[in-house]
Amino acid sequence: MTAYRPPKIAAHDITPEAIFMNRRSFVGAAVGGLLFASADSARAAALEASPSAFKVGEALTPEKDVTNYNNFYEFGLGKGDPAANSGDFQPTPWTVSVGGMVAKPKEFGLEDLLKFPLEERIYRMRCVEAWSMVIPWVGFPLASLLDKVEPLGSAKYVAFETVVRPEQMPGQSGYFQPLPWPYVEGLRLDEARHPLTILAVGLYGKTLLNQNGAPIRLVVPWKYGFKGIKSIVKITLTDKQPPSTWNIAAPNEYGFYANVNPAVDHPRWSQATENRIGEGGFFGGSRRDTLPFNGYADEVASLYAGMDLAKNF
Ligand SMILES: Nc1nc2c(c(=O)[nH]1)N[C@H]1C(S)=C(S)[C@@H](COP(=O)(O)O)O[C@H]1N2
Ligand SMILES: [Mo]
Repeated sequence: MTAYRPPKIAAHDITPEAIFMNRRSFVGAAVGGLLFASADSARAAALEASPSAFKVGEALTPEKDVTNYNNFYEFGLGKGDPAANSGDFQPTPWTVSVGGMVAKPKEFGLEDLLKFPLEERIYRMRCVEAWSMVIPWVGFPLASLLDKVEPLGSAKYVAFETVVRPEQMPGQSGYFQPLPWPYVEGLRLDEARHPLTILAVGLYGKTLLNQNGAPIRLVVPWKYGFKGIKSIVKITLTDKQPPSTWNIAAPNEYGFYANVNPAVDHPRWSQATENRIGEGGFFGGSRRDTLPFNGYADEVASLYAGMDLAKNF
């Protein structure tokens, strides 16, 4: 991955969480032809009542950073490229086919997916490049979707695929192709079923913008950001460990598990600390210690009991 390039953001650009929580209205307005059912009060009450791991008590990263400082190589390698180059991408209509080792394979239209009760989740996001954000997602547990297709007892993993559309994704059509397409990712079935794992359809109370993985992307907050595959069209239950794009590209640098771990450095940089985007400071961010499992150890460490985390990185 490319070297870290800090954005220029002043401290006054930070949106305090309190302001966001007060002014947020889950717009029922069409954005890119998409609709959220607008049930603000119900969603706010659910967040209030939800476990603390679902609502990190740290300042939110300003919306303009979350939507303008991105990794989405299908639209280019620079952090500003996805926002600049994704205007022609059509996130509707959309279908996600879910199959493989399941009793009831099904094609879900986006309309079907938006019928899952949507929840807000305020999660830390830690990129393997050593920058981080705090993002208020809107989505639903991946487990809810898996329940609908009834995974067979033989299924052990879940594989994901991003759409391939060179005509709408400039990063897929140039002479230089940085990655093999489609972008693919995978989780163990127990990781996929974990309550923290969600499919996101929005952030900051709004429909997901193209640069963030419209219309639907994965969010696994205790893993490095590259596991959060965007613009998903296919989900397959399998008994074999699925391929992962960055693991294929550089297996010594990016593991299948990719659990955030300050004790295991990337071969080319330290993972002990991270730059929180949008917090001002000399480099446009503030340096803080990276937490094991990105701060979600209480929730997920037991998934890896007995595993050598340095080997299974
Ligand atoms: N299809 C696809 N998904 C992807 C990527 C990508 O290049 N292509 N980049 C990943 C990386 S490295 C990160 S850090 C996150 C960034 O998500 P964000 O831009 O919404 O913050 O998306 C991940 N999902
Ligand atoms: Mo990343």
